[in-house]
This record gives sequence, C-alpha cells and structure tokens, in this order.
Amino acid sequence: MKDTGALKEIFPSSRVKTDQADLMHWGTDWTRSFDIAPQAIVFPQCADEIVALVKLARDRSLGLVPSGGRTGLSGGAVASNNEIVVSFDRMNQIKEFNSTDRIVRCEAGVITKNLQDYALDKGLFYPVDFASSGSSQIGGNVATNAGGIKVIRYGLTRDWVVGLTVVTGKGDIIRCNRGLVKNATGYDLRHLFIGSEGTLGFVVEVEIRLAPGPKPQRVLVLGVNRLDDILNILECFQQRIVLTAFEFFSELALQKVLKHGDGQRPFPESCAFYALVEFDAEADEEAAIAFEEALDRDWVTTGVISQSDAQASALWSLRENISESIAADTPYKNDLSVRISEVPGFLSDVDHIVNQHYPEFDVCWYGHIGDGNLHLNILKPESLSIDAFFERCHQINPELFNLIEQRGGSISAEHGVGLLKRDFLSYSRGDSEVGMMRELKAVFDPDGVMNPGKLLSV
Ligand code: S2G
Ligand code: ZN
Repeated sequence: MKDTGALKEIFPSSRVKTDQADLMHWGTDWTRSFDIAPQAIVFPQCADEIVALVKLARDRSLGLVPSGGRTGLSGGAVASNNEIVVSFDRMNQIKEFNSTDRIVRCEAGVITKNLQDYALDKGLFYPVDFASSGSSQIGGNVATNAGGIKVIRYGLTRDWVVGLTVVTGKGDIIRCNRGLVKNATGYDLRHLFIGSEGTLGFVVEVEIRLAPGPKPQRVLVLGVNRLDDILNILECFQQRIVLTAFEFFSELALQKVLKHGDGQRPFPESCAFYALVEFDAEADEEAAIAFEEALDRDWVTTGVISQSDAQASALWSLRENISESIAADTPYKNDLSVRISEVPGFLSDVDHIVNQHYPEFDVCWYGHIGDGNLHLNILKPESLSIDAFFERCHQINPELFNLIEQRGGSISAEHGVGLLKRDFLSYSRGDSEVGMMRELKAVFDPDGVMNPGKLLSV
C-alpha cells in the first residue's frame, strides 16, 4: 500500500520521490543481482524527521532502508520489498571542528573525500581511504566499518569514531561517547552500531578523531612471480620500516586497468603478481635495503619507486582503478580475510579450488594482503547470462567458505554482509553469536523496521 500521503505529513513533497527513475536510482547500491522495488525515497534534513519516520514505519510495518553514497557491494542499501529508502544526501554538513580535540563533527551524508579534504585544510588527516571515497558517505562508512588501503597502519573506520548519534528502531536518539577519549561507564554502544549496516539504527551524525598530517610518502611497485612470496616480501619490509599500505594485484587486474584507462605498466616486464608498498619517504634508504634483499632472495623480479607525488598517484591508480575496470565483466565478488599468518596457505587452497571449479573463467585477484584481506573476483564470460554465471559461482561458495571456516577467517572482510553474504553468516559466526545478534536486533529494533532482511535472515 502506498504511504506517500503519510510521508508528506513528515517531509515536504519536494523531499519525497516516487518516480520510477528515482526509485531505481536511490533504491540500490553497486550490486547488480537484486530486484529494486522501493515505494518511495525520502530526504530527511534532521534527526527529528527520522524519528517521526520510524514511528510511522512501526505503526504501518514499513521497512526503512538507509542510503548513503550507494557504493556498497553486498546489497546493504538495496530496497526490494516496497520499503522507504532514507537518503542522507541532504544531511551533508560538517557541523563543528575543535582543533584542541582534533575532532570534526559531521552529518552522516558528508562525502568521505570531503571529510578527507576538510581535514587536510586543517593540517590534519582522515586516514581511512578506498577507491569509492569520492562518492561514499561517512554514515555508510560507519555502518559497514569501512576499511580500504591504509588499514595496515591506521586501522578501520571504527578506530576513528569518537562519537556517534543514531536514531534507533524504537525512535530513540542516542548520542554515544560524545568525543571522549576515556569513558568507562558501561557498554560502549557506539561499537554496536558501527558495522551494523543500519539494522539497529541509522547513523545521523559522527564525531571523527583526526590524525596529524601525513609525512611525504613513497610508493614502490614490485614484480612478483609466486603468490607465496608475497608474504615473504611483506615481512622483509615490515622488519625494517613502517608500512602505510601493502596491496597486491594480479597481471589480469593490471591488464584490465590498462585497457580501461590511461595507466601505464610500472615496468616493461609483465609478472604474475604485483605488490604495492607505501611508506614514509624518510624511510627510503631502509626500503631500498629491503628491496635488495627481496631481489637477492628471488622474491621479487623487479620494481619501481615513485620519485614524485604524481608518480605515486599513477602507481596507486593501477591498484585503485581495478574495481571500476572490471565492473563491465559483472564480477562475482568475494571479499575474504584470514589472519596474516594464514594467508600463504589460504591463497594456495583458494587458487586450487578456483582452478578446479573455474578452469574456463578469468579470475582477478587483488586486495589488502597486508591485513589479510583478499578480493577474489570471478569475471563473467560473455557466453553466460548473469543468472547462469552467478548460479555457477554460488556452487563453490560452500567449499570456499568451509576453507574460510577452517582457517578462522571471514566471509566478508570489509564489504559487509547485506543481502549477498547473509545466508553464509554461519561460516564466520557461531550459532550462539548469531542468536545474540538477533536478540540485540530485537532490543534496538523491536518491530524490525530498520533495514529488514539485511545481515540477518528474517
Ligand atoms: C578494493 C573495492 C571494491 C571491489 O578495491 O579494495 O574493496 O571491487 C575493493 O572489491
Ligand atoms: Zn578492498
């Protein structure tokens, strides 16, 4: 049943959209395998409007789906069942900055890159970064505890959230921690909402701690022939210098990036894999020693180091443009993680499964291997329809996720569970844990209006 009339009692009609084009635009994220069928999109400008909406949703058993930058990869912002999509596009203001606390308070709809630029203008640094930061919103980053390329040095979104204001599924406005460094007063509810994918409450405002401005960085790209050697290289560098990033990608990933854009090969040789290492420029002598050792040990075949910021960003683009470059191949994505010590064994196990099951598919490897996170993307052959292809890919999930379970890993390292991984949660979370998650959901969202069906199956 359409509830547009009741919505217009809360929002001016200019902030309620029901045209099909709008429903399709705001009713989904970057996933392409789910139906898109919201009944309306609303654009709140304050927490009180969201409180009123939650009351309406509870009265009428309406589903509410949060929508930020819509860059999610697990269907967390997909509306397939007549839900109301709650877009934070209009709650995009940076509200306050305190230089003594080094805290910036911003609305949930602030674009991540705008927050990063704001921090740099203040001579500080927001160190959580990833390819989609130009369109993702900080509220969505909090809802999925976004990670990205600098986790090895700076951690995840969770590590920088010092305050959080949330509207719960009961219609309560909860302000968590208020920016305190120390606050030993019971359960830290902030950390329940971070990573909850909008299923307990919607983030409306975030207080972010900022880091001191970064030192000039250097980027080194290394040619690697054996997957197993990548961890040797990681240890060889980590013993000598602090790494800002340690990424890897395959030759196929590089070919896709070169074909898609105007990048250039890092060096003439093509290698099976490439490691991208970023570190403080002042450590370049130590880095050179590590590079020499890796060459002597035959862990790397060649390498190139950036001599300017322009060269550093050109080298980074070879890694950061992968996702966009393979999008046209409708990849079946797996975002997996194991402890760093498990990576070598895990990599060869997965390689074996993939070669056994997918001899005819192109497999694109890349990811944040320095923190144990691998992005395994199976590329759809032209000959197969999306449904047939995804059906084939689904078939190996049990074997792949069993491997994850045996190695104590995660079936979703950083992209979240959403709809895509919901039915595989038990490979990474115990039954009692999932049971407690359901009980927590009932506490914060007793009528199940907050992002229904996401993360936990109904
Ligand atoms: C990455 C971005 C999304 C994808 O590039 O690190 O997290 O394509 C990904 O997997
Ligand atoms: Zn990633």
